[in-house]
Amino acid sequence: MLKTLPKDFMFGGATAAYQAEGATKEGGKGPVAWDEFLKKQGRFSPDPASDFYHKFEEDIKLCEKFSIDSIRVSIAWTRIFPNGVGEVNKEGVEFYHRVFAECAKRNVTPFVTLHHFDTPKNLFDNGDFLNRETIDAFVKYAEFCFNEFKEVRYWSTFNEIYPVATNQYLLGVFPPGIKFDFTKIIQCLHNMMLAHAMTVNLFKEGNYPGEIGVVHSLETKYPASDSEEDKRAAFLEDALSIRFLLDATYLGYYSDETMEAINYICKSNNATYDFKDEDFEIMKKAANRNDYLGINHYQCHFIKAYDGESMIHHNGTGDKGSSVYRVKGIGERIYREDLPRTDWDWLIYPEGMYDILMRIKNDYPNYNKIYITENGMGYKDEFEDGIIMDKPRIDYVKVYLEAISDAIADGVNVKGYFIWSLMDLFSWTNGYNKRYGLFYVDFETQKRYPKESAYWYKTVSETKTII
Ligand code: BGP
Repeated sequence: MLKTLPKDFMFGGATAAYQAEGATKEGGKGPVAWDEFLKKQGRFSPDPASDFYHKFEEDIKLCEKFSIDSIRVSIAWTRIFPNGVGEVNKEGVEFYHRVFAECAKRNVTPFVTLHHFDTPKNLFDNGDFLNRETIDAFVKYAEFCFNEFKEVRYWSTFNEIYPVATNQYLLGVFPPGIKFDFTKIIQCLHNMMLAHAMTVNLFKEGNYPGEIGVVHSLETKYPASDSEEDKRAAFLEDALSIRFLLDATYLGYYSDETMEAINYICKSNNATYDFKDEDFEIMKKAANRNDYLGINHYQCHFIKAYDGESMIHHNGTGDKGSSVYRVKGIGERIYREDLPRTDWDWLIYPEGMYDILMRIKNDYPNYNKIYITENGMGYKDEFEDGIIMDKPRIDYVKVYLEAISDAIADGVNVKGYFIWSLMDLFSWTNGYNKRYGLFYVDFETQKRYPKESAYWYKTVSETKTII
């Protein structure tokens, strides 16, 4: 029998400002670290990306046409405050009002993220979230948005705190390109969770209308074997990437088990951290105030014990089999040759989605409700005279939606799903050959073409039946 989803289940498409808008030097926008980082790398440019800055009306109209009832967008902080703080850029403010007005006109609900990897350059250069001044600047920016964009009902503070910390300070594939620095990783995780908590408290104490949550990347970890060593390795990787953030979000402190793992990882990597007592007072206050949790989930990892030096190769090209991930004090990610994976070595294993959902229900019962804010398949789509048959993407989304349907049947309160991505976008470390969209973008002409998956998604959204 075909699996179904609840009648009020939302079907959305996800985007992010820097990956969709282009126009990085237009409309009074201030700089972000990525501008310079990408220029130096010389691999690809963030302009014009999908030119959402000029084409948002067309994209939102496509949502309506294809029964996509919600869209995830992020506000580019530097369109509002070009320097991160201080003077407001009216043109940027107007741009987002126009985007939200178009959403209202087309009956598409916007889910708005305040920070999707794009801290203003000057704050970034002063340490990004390692510097507590950035926390204060972020909260002020959030407050401005809450007061200004009264038409928004769904707010997320951050997109993917764990990938921010690790891509910036472990893999070094995001600016500032630092590798294996666990002091920075752990402090960044903590400080961003503190900024989240401060923002949630402000939102609730200010009685703003609507809902607020955070979007976490939660990639389920499994031991590579039943050995005690592999189980320990999986536990350590889980503690850093999942438990640490969920404890911060829903307990407002880190449990003893979580801290045992963090201390072990720190010891192995000569790292230290600085958590202040008053941080936990703020975090505890926020812990029961999250209206929802956004989960980004694409893949899971099987972890084997590893006690050598750290060694990572990030597959940012789609050369299948090129990923290497071995981290001192944690473990090694292995391929399971019996499981399918994408050209970027992302394991397709929908049980990972089911398991993470059940775990949240069991371990953090105050989660309220969940939206899957990102899931989808990076694929080298083939374009033939305007026809894009992306069957592998349909197969991927189908099994993940089925896992969500199973979790709902088993009592998890999941209210919606956003495919990553609405249209093809710019990918931070992969550029333009890793496509995710329901709509193909010819980046030369900026013309949109619905893929086979867009038609399939439309039927699923309308019938709530996973065909
Ligand atoms: C998430 C990010 C997105 C998006 C997506 C796909 O981590 O929130 O911004 O990029 O992953 O990742 P990638 O583009 O690296 O394939």
